[in-house]
Amino acid sequence: MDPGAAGLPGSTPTGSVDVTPTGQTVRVEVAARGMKFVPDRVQVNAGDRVVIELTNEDETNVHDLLVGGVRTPRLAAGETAELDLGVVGASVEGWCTVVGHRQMGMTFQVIVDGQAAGSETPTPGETDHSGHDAVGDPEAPLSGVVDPVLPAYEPADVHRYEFRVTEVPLEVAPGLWQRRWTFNGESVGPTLRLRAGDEVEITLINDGTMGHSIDFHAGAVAPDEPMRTIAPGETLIYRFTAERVGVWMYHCSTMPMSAHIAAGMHGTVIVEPAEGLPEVDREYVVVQSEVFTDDARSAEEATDIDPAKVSAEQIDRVVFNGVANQYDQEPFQAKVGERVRFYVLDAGPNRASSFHIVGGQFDTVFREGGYLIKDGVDAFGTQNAGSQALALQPAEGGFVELTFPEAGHYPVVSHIMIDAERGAHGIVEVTNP
Ligand SMILES: [Cu+2]
Repeated sequence: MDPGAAGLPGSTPTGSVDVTPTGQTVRVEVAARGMKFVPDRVQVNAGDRVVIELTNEDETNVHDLLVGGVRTPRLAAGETAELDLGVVGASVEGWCTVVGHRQMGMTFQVIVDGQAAGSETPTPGETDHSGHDAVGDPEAPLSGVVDPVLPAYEPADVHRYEFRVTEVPLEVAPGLWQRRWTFNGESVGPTLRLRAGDEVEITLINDGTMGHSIDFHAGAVAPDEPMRTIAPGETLIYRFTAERVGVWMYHCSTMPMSAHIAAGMHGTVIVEPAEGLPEVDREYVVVQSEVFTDDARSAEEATDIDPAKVSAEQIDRVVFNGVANQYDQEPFQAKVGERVRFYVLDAGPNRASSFHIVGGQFDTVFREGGYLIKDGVDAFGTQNAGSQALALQPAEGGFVELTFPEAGHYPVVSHIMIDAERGAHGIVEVTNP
């Protein structure tokens, strides 16, 4: 739950305590710097009026301060706001309400008569979910399905793309919603298709309410400038050369990174050899990731990711392309005898994938930079070589190819079975030509 959203759980309204005013006003200047408030406490006497003057000295992120029911606006770099707590009768803990910042240490203590407030910081794993299991409604038709078809390669002198960060409510499983943090508005970022040697220029625009960033594994660069976090309203240019063949991850690298990735800020760059990969009949992209959510049943109820759930590994769903079970509702299509290639990336943030198609066998497997098997032959010339699963750790990618022997419905799963049950599951609908 976003502690700033409503109700302010766990905080003591400073005005509600019966106390005789001293007539003194304590003013304190506080800076938000890095992931800390400096200073991070003020000592006062019961009955003092407390006024905090908060300045955001953090160049890369917005911050605010919530104390005992009152909150500053979110401050951009260099901005200042005054927070008047009124007459204070008991100790109270405040924090920055930007998602994840409290967990990373942005707390502020108002200590009255030397008595510290009880810590209100939730312990990972003890977050109150009010008995909900984030089940959604498995029978409900999804409001939308992410197109898994890989578009054709388009040559260009420089491949230019705009990546706009937004924070929007999206369905993450049938009947289950979350405010997703996105690149370009979908629950998984856009797939880029490139060839070795291609020059790339990305314009990253932050249309969100907090700092965000991007890190492309497909190019080797010094992270300092291109991967820096930018504040809401800012833009940066990120250039790289796609030198090496593979299925590469990109993701937001703003802290807490686990939460930014799990909230939707990840995607794939496919780099083919300069001459292109061998042609096949159909190509699909499948990106696996974990979803952590509450039980929001509509766009209106959708809330931000809870970083405490992420760090406690309280996984609700494991998904392909950002939405649990979406390709059960709209299956991948293929015809008997066609050669089908699945590009697979494990975006994590934490779980591995064992990509498997029930009833199918892969005769071609490319994993992290090289072929394990190509057209049924391994590197030592073994004939009739086959594979049942593509094993990927987080941030690894590859592709598999297969043909389907007969018409039917072939489930696509992570063979880490609890993850298939959590939603890493779809269907290939194979028909006769
Ligand atoms: Cu981000």
